[in-house]
Amino acid sequence: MFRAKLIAVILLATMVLVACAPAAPAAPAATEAPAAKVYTYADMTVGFLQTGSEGGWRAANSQSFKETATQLGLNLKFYDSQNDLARQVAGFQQFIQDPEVDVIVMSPLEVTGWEQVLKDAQAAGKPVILSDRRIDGFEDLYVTFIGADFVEEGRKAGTEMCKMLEGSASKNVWELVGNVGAAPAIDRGTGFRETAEACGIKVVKSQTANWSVKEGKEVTEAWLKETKDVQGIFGQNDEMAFGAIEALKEAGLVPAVDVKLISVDATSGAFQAMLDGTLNVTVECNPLLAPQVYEAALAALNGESLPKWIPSQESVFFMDDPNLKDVAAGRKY
Ligand code: GYE
Repeated sequence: MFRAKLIAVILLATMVLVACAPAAPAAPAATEAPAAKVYTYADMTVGFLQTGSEGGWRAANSQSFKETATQLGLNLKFYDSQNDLARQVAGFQQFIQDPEVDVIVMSPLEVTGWEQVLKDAQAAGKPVILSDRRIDGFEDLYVTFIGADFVEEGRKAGTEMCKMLEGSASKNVWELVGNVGAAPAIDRGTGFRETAEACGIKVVKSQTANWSVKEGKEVTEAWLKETKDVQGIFGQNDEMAFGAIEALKEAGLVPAVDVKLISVDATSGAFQAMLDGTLNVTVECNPLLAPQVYEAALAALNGESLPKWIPSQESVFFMDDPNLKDVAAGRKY
């Protein structure tokens, strides 16, 4: 009996002690990672490495970046590389070091030379977006490329040149090329040959004219001194084609009649040349890329994943389009 009472007392005492014992300090709550900052345009700074200012397309492209930044209220640091690769790489390094810059956007002058700065940007936690022009490789070191299918632009130009030279006894074509090493210069040439050579066109002369009217004229003049046996000229951009038009006129040839002319970009100058009857076709390359680029920059900053390539939409325009005047009037660049 005594034993049972003793056990009961011990049990009771234990229960009292347990009830009264201060609660064990709650295990410290797992330190919740502070919620990731959600960026808005207002608190985003973009460092943009532009190629330079080599013509109508580039002017429209730069304006698109500056105007859209103002409209969205984001901070834009605009760097003019003056068409100098070393200067563009230096600007890239500057933006990596710049604590204000959140995202780096680049229109690469050439397809190679970017490995080290891309790795440095990644190490610095700064997303990189390619605008307008692609580079070779290193896809894991940039978020996305927003721009045209330059090979397809070249194919379109080749297809149209085939149509215009159909039935022509000889199909000798001269090509005015963009700056050496640039993606549009390489790819437009590839695409053009793919479709043009399929109809028997021979690209008998091809040389860089650095996207400029002046060099487009000089190169064409030099070729015309050698021979006038040319049936078509492919200007990889509008400006170089404008130079060729001047050279043909001064050589007594009728542009768009004696020699068919195709350019790429479809800037307002190209529409004027078509309305003047001196340019047959222009293949569009859309320079108004800023809205898509800034949208991608913000998404990247907020950790969203994006497709590696976001192609821009483009058309082809013709001198003999009956509605050309209205089409030209409706153009933004
Ligand atoms: O065609 C040319 C400019 O990168 C697509 O660069 C751009 C090209 C454009 O100089 O006019």
